[in-house]
Amino acid sequence: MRISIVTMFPEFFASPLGVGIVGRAMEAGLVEVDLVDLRRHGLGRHRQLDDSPFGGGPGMVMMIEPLAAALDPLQGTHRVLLTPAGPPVTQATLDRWALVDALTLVCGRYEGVDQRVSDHFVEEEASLGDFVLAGGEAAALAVVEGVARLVPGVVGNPDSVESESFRTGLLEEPHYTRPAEFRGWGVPEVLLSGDHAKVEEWRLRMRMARTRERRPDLLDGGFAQGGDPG
Ligand code: JCQ
Repeated sequence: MRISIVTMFPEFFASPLGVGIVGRAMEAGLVEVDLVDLRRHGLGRHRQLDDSPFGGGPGMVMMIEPLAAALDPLQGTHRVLLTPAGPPVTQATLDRWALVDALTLVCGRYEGVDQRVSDHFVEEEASLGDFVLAGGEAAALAVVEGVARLVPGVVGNPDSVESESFRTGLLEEPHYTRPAEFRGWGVPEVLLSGDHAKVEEWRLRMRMARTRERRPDLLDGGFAQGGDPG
């Protein structure tokens, strides 16, 4: 899979792409990341990328020309603009993106991006959550990692991808490992009992209790809960 990232800050990605699961996936040739430096397409002697908004108001807007120049050669890839104004990314969204041969992530900055970029140069917008970052770079990195681990061969044991929280529709139960007691803090007795059926029953009860308490929206089961309209 090839992932192109359109960004004003290609240096942002150097060290995170070199380590962990993503680093290994890239070394193995399973994932290729291509950093597209927006500045190369900036206008004029100052390589300008942004301008003040029509209609007035604070802040700056990313101009269409540099983004069009960066995105024209990426036609035919699945292009995503990362913005807090987009529909939420869920595990289902990452499942869908992991199936494409070529994914493009566009990192927005400033107050926003000229609407015509969204209208004519990307297939969809997407948000990582209801918060505002300085730019889409950290969001793009999160998407690269979330998608890379779904590419066949990247994660050693595919069962770990199958069993994880957002596929069962429940949050994960608490986990424990040695020592069985630390500073007087023990672990739930059932986990030491050797009774596998009881352990599984306990895990399911904990997943349901946690989900009810922390993420009741996941249990409502209605539209937009873990869904992905794309
Ligand atoms: C992404 N959740 C938050 C900030 C404008 C395209 O316009 C903008 C992009 C950003 C950066 O992305 C985020 C974000 N998912 O803040 C403002």
